[in-house]
Amino acid sequence: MPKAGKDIDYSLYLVTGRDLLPAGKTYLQSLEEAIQGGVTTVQVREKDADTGEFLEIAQQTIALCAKHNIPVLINDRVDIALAAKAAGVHLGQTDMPIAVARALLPPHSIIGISCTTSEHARAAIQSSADYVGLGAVYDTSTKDVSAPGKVRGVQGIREMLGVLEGSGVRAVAIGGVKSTNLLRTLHGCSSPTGHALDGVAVVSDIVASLEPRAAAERLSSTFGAWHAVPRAPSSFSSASAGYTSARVVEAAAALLSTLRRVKPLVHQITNNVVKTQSANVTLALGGSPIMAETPVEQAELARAPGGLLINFGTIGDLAGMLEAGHHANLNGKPVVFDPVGVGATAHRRQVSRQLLNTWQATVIKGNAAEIGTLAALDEVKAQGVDSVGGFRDPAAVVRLLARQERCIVLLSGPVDYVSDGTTVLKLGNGHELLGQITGAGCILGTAVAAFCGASSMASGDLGAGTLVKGDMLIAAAAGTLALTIAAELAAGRSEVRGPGTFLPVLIDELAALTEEKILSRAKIEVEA
Ligand code: 3NM
Ligand code: MG
Repeated sequence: MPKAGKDIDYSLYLVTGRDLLPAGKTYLQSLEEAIQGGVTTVQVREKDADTGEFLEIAQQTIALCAKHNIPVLINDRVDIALAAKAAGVHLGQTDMPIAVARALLPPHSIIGISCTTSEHARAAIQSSADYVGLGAVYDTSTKDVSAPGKVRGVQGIREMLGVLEGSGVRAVAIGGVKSTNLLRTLHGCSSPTGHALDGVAVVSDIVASLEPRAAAERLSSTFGAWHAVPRAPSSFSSASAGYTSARVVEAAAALLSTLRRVKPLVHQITNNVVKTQSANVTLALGGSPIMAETPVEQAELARAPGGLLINFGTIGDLAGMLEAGHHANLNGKPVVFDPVGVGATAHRRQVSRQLLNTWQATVIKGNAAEIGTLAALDEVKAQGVDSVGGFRDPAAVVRLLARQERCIVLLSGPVDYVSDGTTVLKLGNGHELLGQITGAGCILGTAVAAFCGASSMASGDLGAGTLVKGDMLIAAAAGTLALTIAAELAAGRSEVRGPGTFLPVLIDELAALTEEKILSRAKIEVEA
């Protein structure tokens, strides 16, 4: 018998969809193969069947699932659940109230409910739901999610999951979840403290497949691998190692030599103002630049090891940005996101949300205005693309956004702050001439992408369940130190008489940078 109550395994929750079966697959064949592939719970969802047909399907499903000890839940229909002796029901917001269903169903029945908002999640706790279905994560053609606000993105799921934390109510995410976005979905949906989904609910990625067993295996093994990796509020760093300023500087300096040895491909989708200088900075550091924006070439490019920079200073190629980040995630490549001027227009805010809901950024880099906008802080009002002032407590802000977006955050300014959500590094190098050339922030993003790419390439094979390999806190710090120390050295050269002569000499100094220069000049403080 399936286990009762909250003990069921939600990890790979199959929702049926007979209308999606490919030609040549029967419902029960497909279901059995999916179970063999690792499905742990089944929900029978029949939106068009008459009662008699629904009951028959439910009974056949339960008979098959009982052989494999898999619990079966019924969508919407408490009467069908009762008649077929299902393990429970899955209700929508406009279906029978949970308390009424609970009174009708046998004790220990499982009751789940679909939630689209944090209010729904709070109500689900109040009404003692056993679990919730949080969705839609992504757009999907399996169900009509076209109403505004229906697609919540990983950011919306994360918000609801935060509400559920500590309640004991279990959670699965639904809507467009596939093996190709599962790792990114699990990572991105986790709450700022690392509270994670209990599972994912899937229709088409399994049901529409000619090989449902293989499809379920892909999902199941990815879920298992992700869960096996220790999770903490800190992401993409080795926080457990314990950072000291000496260790960070040594590791950052060593990464410069690594970069020159492994020569990462630094793929950049960046704005028109800075393309040439970004490519030159990449070369000077020892990387190999490519500025490819067309959507169709992203899958192929993402297979070459290195790093990806997405800088949306001029958003002319959104489709390419979406594709590039998605494929970088699939291939374990670090993604550096530079949301240039994100506070300046509603369009930029909407696009940054869309990008961050599509792929997982490894590092988000911005000035005070940009970071403030992403962290939804009123403290800094964005005005155009120039940074305006700073924060009262910059360390708290970078830590907050790093936890929120579950990545490394780099806040550039007179002092640069880098955080993984736990540790904050304060980097004090730089020169005011950097503020007098255009695109200094953009080439900082380039430098960080180069070091992130180098770090991931030098860190061996990507483990299953891991989005990115390497210590990206160190890589972000290394990119920052390289650029700011080269700027100090360039500014001190006699031929530099202003911003015009500064830029080419800065590129010279990046090319001439050594581990020793980083070790001797780095100004860094660590706040654990
Ligand atoms: N409920 P697929 S989305 C049944 O948002 C269902 O509540 C959703 O199908 C919700 O895995 C959805 O093929 C369809 O995208 C999920
Ligand atoms: Mg319903």
